[in-house]
Amino acid sequence: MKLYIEGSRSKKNWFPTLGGGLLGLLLVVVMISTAQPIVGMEPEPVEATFAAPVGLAAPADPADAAGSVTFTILNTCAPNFGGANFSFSVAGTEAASIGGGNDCTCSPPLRTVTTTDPSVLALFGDLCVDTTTLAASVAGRSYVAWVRADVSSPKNSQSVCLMDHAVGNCDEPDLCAAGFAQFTNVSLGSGTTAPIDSDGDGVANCTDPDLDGDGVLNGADNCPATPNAGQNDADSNGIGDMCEVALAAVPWAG
Ligand SMILES: [Ca+2]
Ligand SMILES: [Ca+2]
Ligand SMILES: [Ca+2]
Ligand SMILES: [Ca+2]
Repeated sequence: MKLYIEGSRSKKNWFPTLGGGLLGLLLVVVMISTAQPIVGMEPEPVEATFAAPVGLAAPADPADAAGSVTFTILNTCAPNFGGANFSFSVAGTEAASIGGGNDCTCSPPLRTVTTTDPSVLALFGDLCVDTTTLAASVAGRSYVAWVRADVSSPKNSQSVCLMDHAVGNCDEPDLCAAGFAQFTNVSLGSGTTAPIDSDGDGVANCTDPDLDGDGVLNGADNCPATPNAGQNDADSNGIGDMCEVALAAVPWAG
């Protein structure tokens, strides 16, 4: 609309006479009347219908970008109640869905759905610093024990427990042992990704110069992920005793 008006002003300069002015005015009227149908689609309201930009910057380190997100649900007896469909969202955006199963057993298979849709993955931003809310809901009815989301990236894979009926950790594979309840057409729960901070000092692992908070910086620490301020290394092989103990505990390591 504004563009037409400005255009008409420039047109007026081309008609210095009264006749030219009237012709210019007629031209304006014609252009405005021509523009009328478009006025109904004014740019402002059209733009307002689009979702606001997420506002997340691309990860500083590509290894902190989400490569996939997998939703896992432990449920059963869905079709027996008329069918059920589980929907999962990332930052309020529909990301994936999966149907329920008719197992009616304590040991149904874990049902999973994975998405690598770039537009969904972008919603996670930089897993090193950003937080993103994920949610799950069920349409229909089913018994559900828990729902989990696993966000994968080379450096910052995160597991988010969206709902666990028995206040567990969304990892008990036996439905009866996990505890369950009946859910119908309802939000199951939500959770938020959070930068991993192993030592809880408020500095995410990806930028923490001392991952285990033992006072010895990562590059010099003979056990970078295990607090061992003393740096004891009995056999002087460069691996701290604390880490040697961990290795010895691995069966195939002897
Ligand atoms: Ca830390
Ligand atoms: Ca350290
Ligand atoms: Ca250490
Ligand atoms: Ca050693």
